[in-house]
Amino acid sequence: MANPIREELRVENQTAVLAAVLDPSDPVPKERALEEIRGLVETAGVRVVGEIAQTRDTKHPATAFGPGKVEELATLVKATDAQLVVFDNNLTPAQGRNLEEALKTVIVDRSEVILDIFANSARTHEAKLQVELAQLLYFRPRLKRLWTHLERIGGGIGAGRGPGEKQLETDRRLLDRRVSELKRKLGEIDARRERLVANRHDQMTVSLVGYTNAGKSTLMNALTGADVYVANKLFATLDTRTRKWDIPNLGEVLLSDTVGFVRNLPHHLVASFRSTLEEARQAQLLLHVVDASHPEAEEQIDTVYKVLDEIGIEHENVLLVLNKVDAIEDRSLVDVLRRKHQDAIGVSARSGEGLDRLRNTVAERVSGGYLDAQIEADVGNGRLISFLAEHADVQDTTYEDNRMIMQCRLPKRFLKTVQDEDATVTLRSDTGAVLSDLEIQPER
Ligand SMILES: Nc1nc2c(ncn2[C@@H]2O[C@H](COP(=O)(O)OP(=O)(O)OP(=O)(O)O)[C@@H](O)[C@H]2O)c(=O)[nH]1
Ligand SMILES: [Mg+2]
Repeated sequence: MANPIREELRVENQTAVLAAVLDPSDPVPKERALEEIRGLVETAGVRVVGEIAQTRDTKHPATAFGPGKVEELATLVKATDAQLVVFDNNLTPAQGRNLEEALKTVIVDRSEVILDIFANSARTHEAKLQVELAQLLYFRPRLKRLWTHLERIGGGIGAGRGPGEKQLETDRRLLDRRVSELKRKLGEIDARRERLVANRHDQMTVSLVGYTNAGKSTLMNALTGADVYVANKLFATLDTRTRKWDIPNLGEVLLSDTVGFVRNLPHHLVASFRSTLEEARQAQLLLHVVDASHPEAEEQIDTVYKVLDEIGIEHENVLLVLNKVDAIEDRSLVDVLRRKHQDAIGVSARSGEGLDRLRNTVAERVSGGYLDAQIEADVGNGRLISFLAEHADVQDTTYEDNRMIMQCRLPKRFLKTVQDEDATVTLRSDTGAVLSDLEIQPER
């Protein structure tokens, strides 16, 4: 289905007034509260011509702002001749509709701006399908409201009458059909991706996660020599790229870079990007990249953990990477970050500072998933020999009668498989001492 709604609602090349209902408990100072939405709106190609905010415990159920503030907003819209009002909050369909009626201008909420940026940046087939699905699900309960846009934009087609329930019905049906089709296609891609990622079980994987614009792609490039797209804009990366990363003293790991997070990501978008984040879900280690030069670095760290929770990605094994140390003006802010996150590593993906330490720390963290073991088995056990050749680092083999004794480094998760192959496994500690026999008896 061609989607006329989306085309009509493109927020590009327009002027906007920014509006926000601020939560009194929000730690971000009021003067900076609209900075992020301004960045988002400008990324979407819209020029900001005015700002207005109201601090209140809860949004007014009908119009988000209270009645007096709505009046003030109306005056501002008139004075600036803005074509849009962009709210930094998510609005209910009814709030959007009421505000449009009161202000006679197009109202866009935070979700819609983010969806629009995603739609503009989506490059891969999968990202495009995901964004389209998220947009349709977002727009469905707002169809009626959208029709009022179309009338205005179209110069009065059916003016005063509204589209009629019948037209809305047809549109909903078409929309639902497209939604099912998108879900089916994405389901297929999902299954393929899961198989692919699952097949990598013998590879060490590390994933970059973090707030948008933190420098994940720049770090990926600096570490692997890849040429992933980097830009000083929000959501430069929407899909997942995976590259080989050679770490001295460890070997090769797969490093993946993916979509960045932001506060209040639209719910439908989070759902759509579950699959894009499959690599992060399966990774042995997450590198959480933070823009340490950003005044809201701490809030951004919290947001990232919240989104990871929402998507169901465990974050037990995380290494916090404080990036952009070259750009830090206020040292005291970084000191606070460092005190709070003592294991964090300071780097500059741009200048290369701290990258050696990062490599070493990753090597330590990832190899934690390995065991040094002595494996004893029958020399005729061909299956075991080829399994170890593929999955383990066999350092030495000796023979006694018809037994072979191998010294190996083996990913922990293969211990059970090896034991099931009729082998006796003796674990060695780091110093080479043999650990207690109790731990090492193969299960029979
Ligand atoms: N000063 C400085 N700037 C950096 C550093 N790392 C990245 N940047 C800049 O920060 C901006 C964002 O970098 P990206 O690598 O695209 O960030 P990202 O985290 O991949 O962003 P998204 O893909 O949008 O989520 C770019 O302008 C980079 O040049 C750094 O260490 N120091
Ligand atoms: Mg990126």
